[in-house]
Amino acid sequence: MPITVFGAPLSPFVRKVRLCLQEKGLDYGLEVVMPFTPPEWYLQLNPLGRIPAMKDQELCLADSSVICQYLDEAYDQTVRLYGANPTDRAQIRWLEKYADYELAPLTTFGVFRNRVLKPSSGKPCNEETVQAALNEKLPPHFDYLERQLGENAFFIGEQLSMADIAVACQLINMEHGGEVVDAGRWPALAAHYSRLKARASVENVLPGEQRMTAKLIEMGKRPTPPN
Ligand SMILES: N[C@@H](CCC(=O)N[C@@H](CS)C(=O)NCC(=O)O)C(=O)O
Repeated sequence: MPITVFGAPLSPFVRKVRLCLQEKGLDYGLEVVMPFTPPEWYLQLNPLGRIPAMKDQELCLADSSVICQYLDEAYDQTVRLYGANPTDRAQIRWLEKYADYELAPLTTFGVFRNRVLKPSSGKPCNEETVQAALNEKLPPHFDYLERQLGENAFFIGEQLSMADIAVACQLINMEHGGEVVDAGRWPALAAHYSRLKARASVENVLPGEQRMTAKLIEMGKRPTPPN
């Protein structure tokens, strides 16, 4: 039985798991579960109600990092995405955590949520929050990531890791929200993002996501019906 991922494609954390599976060449099915209003049965998989969750045979797991680390260890004959030694492994986990906990509040819950999700459900975009994220809060993070990359193609070691995937997943939500990394100011990070977007795994998920995002943006343009 193939692995099942539960969640919605526009979540960066669901995308992280899907890209991990695709880079590892593992077969999986996506069962759509929307966040914030998950069905009752989903709480059996993740009592917190957050997406993603994953089922592999009898095993149910929640949290994208926990899931990806499990996949890397359980399917160790496939390409490894958490490094080959303790130093690389620790640095990869650090950057993954950095993307999930420092970038996500700004790129996904700041830019994407305000520009795309809120208007689509009839709520106004808080452009002040978006501008503060773009102009004040994200630049120091981008400076840090630029330094971490240096001249390298990947954040850690000579090959793709979950650090690369996690950072790109956040930048994809930012781009869905209409913003990209300024290549003049952060050339290494912008080039890294372009490289990640050119991978088959990302090319496989992106068109569907772009269609969904365009639909949500259209929904957000509908006039709100009078009371
Ligand atoms: N650390 C978790 C974060 C998951 C998360 O926050 N997912 C969001 C969607 S992008 C969610 O389900 N939010 C609904 C909620 O917080 O109730 C992971 O990596 O899986």
